[in-house]
Amino acid sequence: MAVDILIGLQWGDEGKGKIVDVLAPTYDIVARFQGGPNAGHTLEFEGTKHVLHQIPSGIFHPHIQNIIGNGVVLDPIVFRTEMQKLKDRGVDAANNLYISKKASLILPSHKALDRVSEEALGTGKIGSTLKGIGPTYQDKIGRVGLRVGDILADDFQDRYNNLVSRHRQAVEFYGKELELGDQEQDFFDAVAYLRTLKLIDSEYMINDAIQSGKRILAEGAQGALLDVDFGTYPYVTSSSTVVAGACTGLGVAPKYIGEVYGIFKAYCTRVGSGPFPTELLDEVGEEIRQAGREFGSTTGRPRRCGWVDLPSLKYSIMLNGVTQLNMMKADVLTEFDTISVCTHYKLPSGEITDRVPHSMEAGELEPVYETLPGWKVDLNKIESVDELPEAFNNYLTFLEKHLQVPITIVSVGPDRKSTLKRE
Ligand code: 2SA
Ligand code: MG
Repeated sequence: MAVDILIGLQWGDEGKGKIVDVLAPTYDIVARFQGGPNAGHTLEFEGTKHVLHQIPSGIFHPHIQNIIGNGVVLDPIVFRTEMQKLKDRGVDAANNLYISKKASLILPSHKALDRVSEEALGTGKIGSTLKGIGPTYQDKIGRVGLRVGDILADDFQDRYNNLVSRHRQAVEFYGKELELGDQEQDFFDAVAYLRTLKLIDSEYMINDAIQSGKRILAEGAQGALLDVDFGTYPYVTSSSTVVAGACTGLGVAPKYIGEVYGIFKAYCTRVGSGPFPTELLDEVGEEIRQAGREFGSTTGRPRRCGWVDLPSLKYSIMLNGVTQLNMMKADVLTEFDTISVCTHYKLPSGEITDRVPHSMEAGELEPVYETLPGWKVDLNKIESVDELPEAFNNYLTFLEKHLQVPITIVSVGPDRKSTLKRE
């Protein structure tokens, strides 16, 4: 098997960037297959923190080829800034970065549309990152979007103008006017920069790599519960965040899929609107937010926090065929005397279930908890699995018993080094 996939099992921000960084040295290629600048993948090593949005997390390893796949929506302006930030830190990403000609382009007018559509929804807003994700995927599925390969065409400017005039009408539909200001110039400058990079038919690059026995890691963004089909619709992102999205987002046949790493936090967070059964609106939630520094890495928004939710984790594991679990941010729960775990939901009929119902809205289900003793030991100081406290090992065993998949990696701090392997 040649392509391993790494997926977030909750609502994003599980710590995928860190795990890609840890696993990367054993891979030849790291590829992004969906999402775009809405993602924020945080990596920490040698005392510095790096946040990546569109560039794959293998970029810090010069021997790894990084691919932005066809399923991604790419904002050239954000991309250029991201490349510059890497350069400022001594990483010349242009050498080992490849971009699919079939990736979709985010235009400034997509971002304007994202904003007016969110404003129009008022209190029912999705809580999008306002990066233009929804409108760009709408255009892709609506077969009117622009793709990276289009920037090589002589009539790119005309194609751009056509699409923007559609967007102008759409913005007017919301009773607003489309004002792009300097952004258009920025966009064309960034597009000119993009033209100088390695724009390729990435499906061939990946399949050639598979045939020659190279190892490929597909890096998911957001999480399974934000998937456009299986997430808490309509409070989802506009892409397929599950494993199947890696097949369409890269051009990989299912028979080549190998390991599926499911990343989850020792607790749970969500940013943006939508149902969150185990959300803690009290001081416990606030304590988790502060201890876990739970603020959006793209927008800075405070994340909603709560206990781990096993029915939804089981659902994500099922949809993705997860073969290994990685538990992140275990160190954040140090101060708690007891840890609660939602094992089932109680439905309005009184039925107790471990399946995710059609609606996860409050009132449609109530979490059923089991309480376990906390470990009260700073896990961040621990360097090997043999030193893990008994109460913490019991927590892991409890989760594994319910989830039926081994937890092979436990992360006890943001740094690359704070990673314990359990084989
Ligand atoms: P969008 O912008 O159309 O994809 O938003 C739709 C929903 O998807 C959620 N979403 C996310 N949730 C968690 N993390 C994400 N990435 C950033 C991060 C978010 C940030 O890593 O912290 O900085 O705020 C992400 N991207 C999209 C979003 O909140 C909406 O609920
Ligand atoms: Mg994130």
